[in-house]
Parts: sequence; structure tokens; C-alpha cells
Amino acid sequence: MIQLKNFINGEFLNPIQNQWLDNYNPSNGSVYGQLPNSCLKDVNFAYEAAKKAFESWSNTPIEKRSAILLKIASLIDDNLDRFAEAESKDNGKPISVAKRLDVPRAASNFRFFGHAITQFQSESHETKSEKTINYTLRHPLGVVGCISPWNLPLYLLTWKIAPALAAGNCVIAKPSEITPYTAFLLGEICNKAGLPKGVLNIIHGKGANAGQAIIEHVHIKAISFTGGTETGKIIARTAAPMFKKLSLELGGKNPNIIFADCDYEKMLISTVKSSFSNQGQICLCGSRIFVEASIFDRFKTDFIKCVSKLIVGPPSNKSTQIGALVSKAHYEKVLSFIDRVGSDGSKLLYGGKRVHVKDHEGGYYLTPTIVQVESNSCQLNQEEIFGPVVTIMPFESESKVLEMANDVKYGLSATVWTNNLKRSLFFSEHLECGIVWVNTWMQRDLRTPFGGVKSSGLGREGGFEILRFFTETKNICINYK
Ligand code: TXE
Repeated sequence: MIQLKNFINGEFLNPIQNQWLDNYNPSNGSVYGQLPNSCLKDVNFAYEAAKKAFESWSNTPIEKRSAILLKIASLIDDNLDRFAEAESKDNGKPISVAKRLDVPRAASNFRFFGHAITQFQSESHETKSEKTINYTLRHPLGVVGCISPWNLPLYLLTWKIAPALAAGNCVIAKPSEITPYTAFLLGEICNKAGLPKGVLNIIHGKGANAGQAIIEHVHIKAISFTGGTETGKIIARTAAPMFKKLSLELGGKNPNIIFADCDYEKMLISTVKSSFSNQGQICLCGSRIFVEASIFDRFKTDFIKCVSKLIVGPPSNKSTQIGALVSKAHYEKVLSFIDRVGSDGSKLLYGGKRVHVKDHEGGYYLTPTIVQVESNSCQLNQEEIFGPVVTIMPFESESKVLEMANDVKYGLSATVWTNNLKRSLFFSEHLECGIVWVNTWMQRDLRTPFGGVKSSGLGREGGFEILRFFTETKNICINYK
């Protein structure tokens, strides 16, 4: 049994009330470890450590802060296999995905913000006629909270922690209780890299206890959160009256719009990825596929053919392309959506079945699933399933597909496949979302703003946007007449 601990003030500690949660391996449904079920007392203890560390960390020269972040990045690289194995075991994702995507990206997050902070500037504005010069200072906020989900555990945790630390803040982080393992390993790396004690504190436990204690803490100045929209609402309700800064990256129900004039082969390969990568458990997955009517039948045949070749299997197998879903509860949620197929005119085209994997009988495996729907207003098109389930439907006109793409409460990302420049510019302008990909999917440049509109969230992460979020702006006006 692996027993994880909280990381507070550079030390690995048991939860104060000595309460523990089981940690499950979704590839076979077994309990393989325990994690702290932390409470308000643990959060308060972490806050005291963070508060004490703040004075020194916020005054540490940028070059030194940057060097420590770069060191963390290279230590993550050095421990690629260890991190990837932990991530795959905890989350059920194929080990190949953890090695290729999750862990390298966690290292990139630290590397990127280690460099970005050295280039982060403030502005000055001179008004000659008035003889004034204004300049802007950007101070770190103090102690901030970072709360992350289970789908890309280390990747999303570090996407928040790295900029917060780079900007000179101290952090209390809470990874998802469903996937805590790599966050635990990160503590050790931070000590090795020379991150001073108390600058980063990692608390494990349930959202309703440890998470809620972080968002309710009067002196925690900002909350950066990625997770479900319903949790986002709770966080907003709690933190907004306290005037905390909030960055919320929530759910998505992203359209993937395919026009007949696209580069067909490229689109097909990418659409398989955008539908089923990470078992469809990425907020950016294109779960509503709209196909121009003239190529709908051809697409349907080819898409089913490609998807049927995807290998569902144990995450530890190198050849596995679709691993296990993250937890029993999530598996059941996804299955409940599949159970509704047919009730509203929708038709199961492929998959929709539990997969029994030899020697992993208790695991949460599902065939990638394709459903043809009649209307965009059906539940399958309106609710976030967050699993390996996509819908497809044909469209006749640009105006109709744009209307359907936008007719959903979410607005995170969209993909458009076309070789018509005017059309791609038109859709890029009119799609209601924070990110549009034209003729590609999930190509990420860490300098770009990342986030959504409507129920997909509030604020932007990435690049200088998140460094602005993690700093307080003060303007100074000097009259030099
Ligand atoms: O996420 P939660 P869940 C979507 C997806 C999924 C649904 C629910 O549709 O089915 O959300 O997933 C912490 N105060 N996404 O329930 O609960 C929690 O401990 C403070 C989309 O697993 O939102 C965890 O660390 N924190 C998404 C984190 O919030 C609280 C990724 C996320 O968990 C809290 C994951 C509280 N009151 C799920 N309650 C994306 N946008 O990528 C929970 N938490």
C-alpha cells in the first residue's frame, strides 16, 4: 500500500486528524494506497507556513526564482518514467500518453514560466502636455490557492502552480482526491530543486473539506480552479463575496465542424484524436461533430472504420490507445448517458459497450462510442459527458451549423475544418468560445490565452495573462512639472 502525505513547509506530514481516503487503481478497480483526508486544520497549518515564506520568496530576485523553476522542470524530465507510471496507475490513462503528453507538459509548464517571468513587464505612460508619467507595478498577491482536477493531474496542477510561484506568490495546492499520486511526487522534486520551505504546500483530500477550506480561507487571495462547472459555481458563490481573484476553467461541449472542402485525411486522423484522446476526458475534446451533408456518409463510414481499430486495454500496455476511465463513479456517469441513446431518435453507430480486459476484470473500460443524433438540442449534445462518447450529425448550411455550434451553455473551444479562408475567418469570429482551432486540434502554444466563455469559465490562463492574474496591479502617477 502506498501512503501519500501532505507536503507542508517542505515536510511530508500525516493529516492532523489522522483521517485517510482510499486511492483506487482504475485499471482493475483495486485500492492500492491511501491519501490524507485533510481538513481545515491542515489548510490553516499550510497557510501559516506559506505566509511565513512569502516575505522572502516575493523578494527573491527573479533570476533566482526562475533558476529554481527551471531546475524543477529538469528534475521532472529526469523522473519521466516514475511520474508517468504513477500518473497512469492513478488515472487509468495509457502509459504512452502519460509519457508523451502529461509529464513532458508538466516540465514545460515550469520551464515556460521560469523563462516568462524574466520577460514579464510593467507599462509606463507619459503625458507630455500634463507633465505626468504613470507607471504600473505588479506585486505578487501573497498566498494563493490552486485546485486541479483528475483528467490531466500533473499537467493541470503545474499549469497553475508554476505561474503562481514565478510571480512571487506562495501556494496552497489541492490536487484531485481521485489522482493525488504525481502531486505527492512533486513535493520531493521541489525540495531537491531548492524551493524554499513553505513556498509550495500540497494538501490532499476531498473537495468539500480541504478544497472548501482553501476557498473559504479569508487570507488566501486568489483561487485558480479547473474542474466541473457545478464546482465552479460553488467556488464563485463562496469566493466572490470575499473579493478574491478567481480564475475558473470549467467544462466544455466543443463543436468539431467539418466542411467538405477540408483536407479530408488530415481531418479524419485529427478527429479520432479530438474525440477519444485520454478516453475523451479532456475539456477540449470535440464531442459534437457536425459534418457537411455532402460528405456525411463517407465520413461516417471512414470514422467508424478508424475508431474500430483503436486498441482498448490496460494502461500499462505499450500498445493501448484507450485505457480505463478514471473512477467507478465517472464510469457509471458515462454509461448512464449511453443508456439514454435511442430514446430521443439518436442511434448508436459504434461502441457503447463495457470492455472486459483479461486480468483487469474490475477495471473501468469502455469502447469508444459514436452516436448519430437528430437534433443539437438532445441531452447528448447539451450535457458534458467527459468520456469516450461523441455525437455526429449532418448540416446543410454555414448559418445552421454556426447556430448549432453556439447553441449550448458551454463555450470553451471549437474546431473548424475548411480550406476556405473567408469561411475560417468568419467562423473564428462568430463562434462563442475562448479558443478556435482551424484545421488542427489541441496544438498548444503556452504563450496564448487559454480559457472559455459562458459556463466554461472565467478568466484566462497561459502566458502573461496568468502572470497578470497572479499579481496585483498598482499604478503610480508622478507629476514632474
Ligand atoms: O470534478 P470536481 P468532478 C467535469 C466533468 C466531470 C465533472 C465532475 O464533466 O464529469 O466535471 O467531475 C475540487 N471547493 N470536469 O466531480 O468535483 C476537487 O476535490 C473546492 C471538467 O471530479 O469539479 C478536485 O480537486 N474544491 C474538468 C477539483 O475540485 C472543490 C476536469 C475538481 O473536481 C470543491 C474535471 C469545493 N467545494 C472534471 N468540490 C475540466 N474542465 O477539464 C470539489 N473540489
